Amino acid sequence: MEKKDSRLDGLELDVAVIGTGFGGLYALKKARDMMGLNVQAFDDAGDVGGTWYWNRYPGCRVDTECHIYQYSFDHDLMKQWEWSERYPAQPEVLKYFNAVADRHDLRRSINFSTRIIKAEWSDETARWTLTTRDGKQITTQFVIEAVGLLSSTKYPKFEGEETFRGEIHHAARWPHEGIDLNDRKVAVIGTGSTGTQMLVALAPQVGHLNVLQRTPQYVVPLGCGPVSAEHIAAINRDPVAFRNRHLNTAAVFGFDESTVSALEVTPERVNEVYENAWQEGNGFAFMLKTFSDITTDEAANATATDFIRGKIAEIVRDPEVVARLTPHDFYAKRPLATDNYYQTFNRDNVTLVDVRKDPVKRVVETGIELESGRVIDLDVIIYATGFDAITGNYLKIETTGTNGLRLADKWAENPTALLGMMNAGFPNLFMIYGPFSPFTSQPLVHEWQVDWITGAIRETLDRGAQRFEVLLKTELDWVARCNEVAAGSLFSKTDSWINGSNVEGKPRTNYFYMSGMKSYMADVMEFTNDSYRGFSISGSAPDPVNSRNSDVGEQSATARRATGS
Ligand code: N01
Repeated sequence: MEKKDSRLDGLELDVAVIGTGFGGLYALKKARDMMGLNVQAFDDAGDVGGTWYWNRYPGCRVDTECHIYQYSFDHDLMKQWEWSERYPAQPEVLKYFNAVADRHDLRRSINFSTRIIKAEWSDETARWTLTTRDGKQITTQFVIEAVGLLSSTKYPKFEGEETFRGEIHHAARWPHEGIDLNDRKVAVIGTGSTGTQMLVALAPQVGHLNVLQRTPQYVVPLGCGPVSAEHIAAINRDPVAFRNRHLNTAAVFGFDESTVSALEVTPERVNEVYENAWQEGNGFAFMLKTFSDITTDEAANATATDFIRGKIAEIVRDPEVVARLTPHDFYAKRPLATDNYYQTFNRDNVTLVDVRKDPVKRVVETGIELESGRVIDLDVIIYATGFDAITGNYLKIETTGTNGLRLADKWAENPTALLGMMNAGFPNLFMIYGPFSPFTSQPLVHEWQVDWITGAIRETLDRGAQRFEVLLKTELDWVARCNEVAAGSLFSKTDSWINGSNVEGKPRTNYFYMSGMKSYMADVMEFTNDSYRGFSISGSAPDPVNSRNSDVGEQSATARRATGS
C-alpha cells in the first residue's frame, strides 16, 4: 500500500508525525481524532508497521508476550483480537498493524515512501520546516518523531562485496518477495536477537548454514505455544486495569519482577528457580522474574551465567562447539530467547565459525575469506549485524533547533535528552522512546509517552502559547540522575547497543532511565503536575494555518478552536 501526495510541498500542519510504527500510529490517532488537530504522518516505508514492516527475515517473531505487545487504547480491539501464538511471528504482527490502520482510517493521513531528511526550527515563526528526500517542504507547529529505537541498520564494512557472485542481504531490509534459500550455502553474520532467531529457522531449509559468530551470547528458550486463557480472561475483564497493572511494573514485560536476591537463597533453590524459568521460556522473565539482582550484582549474575553455561554443555554434543558457544561476559545485554537455539548446532548442516579468532578478511567471488586464508564457499550472505540504536535514526534527520543548534553537534560526545521525549534547544519537537526513556518493552510505554506528549501540546495550545520546550538545567539534572542509576547496572559494563559500544565512533555511555516504568511515570508526573516545572511554555498564539491543509482532508485545529467547533 503506497500513498504519494504530489501536493505535499507547502503543506502546513499543527502536528507532523514521523514514523508509523507503534508510537507514530497512536500519535496520529490521538492528535487527529481525539484532539482534532491537523496532522499528517510520514514514513519512508511503503506501509504501516515500523520495524515489523522492514524485518521480514525467516524466524522473525516478537519475544514479548502478545498481550503486552499490543495497543491498549482501543479496548474493543484488545478484546476482539485473537493472537494465534504466545509470541506471534512477524506476519501476524504486521496483520495487526494493518487492522489498526484500517479500523481507525489512519492511512488517509499518512504519506508513505516519504523520507524526512531535514528539520529546521524558526525562532521567528515558531514553526518547524521539514524537508523530504525529494525536496518538498512542510511547515508544522509541532513534530513528533516516532523513528524507532532499533531501525537505523548497521552494515559491516567488508572489502570486496562487489565481487561476490551470490546475494548479500541485511536481515532488517529483507526483500518483500522473499529469498530462495532452499539447499543453498548460506552465511549468517551476527548472533544477536536477529541472528539467533534466523539461524534456527534457516537450518532445516538451507543446504549448509555457516554461523559467523564474533561474541557468543546467553540464549534461553522462548516457550512458543498457545496463548494462555488466563491472559485473555484478564484482558476481557478489564482492559484498563490490565494496562495499568503492567505499566506499574519496572520493565513492562507482563510480569512482576522478582524481589528476591539470588544470593539470599540456597544453591539448590537457585537451580530450581532457573530450571523452572528455562522450562517456562521468555528471556526477559529469565533475567528479571527469577531474581532481583542479576543485572546489578556480579555474584548474582554469575549464578545465571553458570546455569546457562551448564545448559549449553548439556545440549550441544561437540565439546569444541560448546567452547565456542559459551559466553564469558556478564549476562547483561538485551536478553535473548529462541527455542531450539543450542540444539541447532548439533545439526550436520550447521557450522559455527568463530570470527573473533579468525576474523573476516574480505568478501571474494565465491564467498568469505577469513584472515587465516580459509574461504567459506557461499551462495548467500546475510548480515544480522544490528543497528545504530537509540540515537541513530534521529541523527539521520538533519535537525537544527534554536540559534542554529545542530542535533548532531549536541549529541556528538555526550548525548542528553529529557524523559526520552524532549531535547533542550529543540522546541515543539517530541520523541517517542528517545534517549533516556525507561528501559522497558515498547508498545504500552509508547502509548504512555504519546499521551504525555499530546498533553504537552494541549497545554501549549490552551495557554495560547507557541513554544513548549525543556530548560537545559532540567535536562542535565535528569541525565545525571539516569547516569547515577545506570552506573550500578551491569548493562553499562557489558558491550552492546544499549550503551552504544556496537557502533564505531559512537559515544559509549548511558542512554536509558534504568529505574523502571513505575518510577518513571511518577517522576514525569511530578514535573507535569507542578505546572510543567522545568519547562518553558511561551509566545502568543500563531495565526490559523491556512486552507492548503484541505488537501489531506483535515480541518485546521486552530480554526476549529477559533470557531469553538
Ligand atoms: O543486533 P545486535 P540484532 N562482524 O546488535 C554481530 C531487537 N530485536 O539485530 O556482539 C561480525 O544485538 C555482533 O557481534 P558483537 C532487540 O532489542 C528484537 O540481533 O558485536 N559480527 C552481534 O552478534 C535486539 O537486541 C527482536 O561481537 C558482527 C550481532 O552482529 C536488537 O533488536 C528480533 C559485526 C548484532 O547483534 C538488536 O538485535 C530482532 C561484524 N562486523 C531484533 N558487526 C525480537 O523481538 C556486528 N556483528 C525478537
